[in-house]
Amino acid sequence: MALRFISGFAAVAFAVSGLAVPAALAKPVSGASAVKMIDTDNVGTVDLKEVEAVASATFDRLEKDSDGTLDAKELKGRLSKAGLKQADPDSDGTIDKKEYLAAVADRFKAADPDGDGTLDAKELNSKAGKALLALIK
Ligand SMILES: [Ca+2]
Ligand SMILES: [Ca+2]
Ligand SMILES: [Ca+2]
Repeated sequence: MALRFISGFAAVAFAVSGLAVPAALAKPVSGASAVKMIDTDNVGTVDLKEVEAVASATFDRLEKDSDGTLDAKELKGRLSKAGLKQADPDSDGTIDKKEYLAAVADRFKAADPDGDGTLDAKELNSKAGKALLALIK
């Protein structure tokens, strides 16, 4: 009886921890795993070209209605209201690919305080690095 109770309790505990897994996955990627994902030439850092390749794929994936631009709905929170305004110099309320890549390049620059043109895991873990990752994920 006691054993059955304990195994029942374990099953509940497992189910609860199982529920916690998706939340953990939803957390922003760490700098190190982001480097692994983006760093196609495997040098341990990411350069703007690699980031732009990922960003370009993200843009195409998000651009559901094929009108050539991302609106707030398609961006799904990747840009805040203020961020969208900043990334939208022609103020048409949407982000075309050129505007999107310019915003990505801006964030890349902000995340690269040592200005060596590459981002390492530590730089990607910074606030600016995370802002970049949030935009291209
Ligand atoms: Ca669109
Ligand atoms: Ca625009
Ligand atoms: Ca750097």
